Amino acid sequence: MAVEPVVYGASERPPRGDYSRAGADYTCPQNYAAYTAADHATYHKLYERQSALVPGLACDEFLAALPSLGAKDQIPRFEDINERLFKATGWEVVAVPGLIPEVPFFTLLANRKFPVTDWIRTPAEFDYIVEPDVFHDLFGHVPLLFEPVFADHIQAYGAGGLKAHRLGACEQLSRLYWYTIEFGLMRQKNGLRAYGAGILSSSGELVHAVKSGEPQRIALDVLRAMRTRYKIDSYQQTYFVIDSFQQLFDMTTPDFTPLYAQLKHLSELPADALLPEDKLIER
Ligand code: HBI
Ligand code: FE
Repeated sequence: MAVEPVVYGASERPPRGDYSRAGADYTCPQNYAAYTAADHATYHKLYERQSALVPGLACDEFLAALPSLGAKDQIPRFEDINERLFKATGWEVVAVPGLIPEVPFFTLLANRKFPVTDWIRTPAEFDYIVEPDVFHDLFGHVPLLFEPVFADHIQAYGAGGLKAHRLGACEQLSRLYWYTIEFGLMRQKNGLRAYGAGILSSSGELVHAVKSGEPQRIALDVLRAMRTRYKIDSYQQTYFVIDSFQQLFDMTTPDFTPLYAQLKHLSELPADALLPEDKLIER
């Protein structure tokens, strides 16, 4: 069944994947034979560069789980990762042709299936790609699915997303997603560390988010994050900080329906806003 792909954010460009391969749930088999030697080389180069950068910048849980991705010198087979992942937290990685609509996306997460785009960027896009490719999803998102509390948070996020869709609150929830799962920071015993996939999979933003004096860093407040607009094609001007995955899980377990009602009476905030009640976190 041909499915209508979603266009992510404001980009008018049609997504790149071949959606005719996808089923009704938007998943497809990982097209392993389609990978060229150049694709495997791109993955290997991205993995080498990023894995050399993460010590001292990525959170401890990410560093502990990264080896579970397996292959470094070629694009891993998703079923190999799933051997280990399913035993660890009951999650599995499923291939998708690229970005998929919100309801299928949330439905997969709610069923502990993480959608991973199965194509990889071209060498020309080595340093930056707008849409998530297999490196962003595998290196950025999958290691923390081996961490039980975070894995439960992602499933709860999926279930919450289906509710937000029914309430017309997906834009607000996607801001929380953006400022935590994609670009979140955590205060750990040795200092600030990244846990957001968009930071962990980016060579430039990983150092910027954790070390730069430019951005502001604010203790995570769910309502504040849901009010705050974000940019999809530049470094973040604001990062939100948690103290642990348990704290993130506890902050996002309650029903968000009252928050969505409150948000109707609160103005949206630009990405660089700073409010008097914001708790600034120093590097
Ligand atoms: N689709 N494959 C894929 N991966 C994502 O991260 C993704 C998506 N569709 C929608 C989406 N993310 C965001 O809009 C979420 O906030 C729902
Ligand atoms: Fe992502």
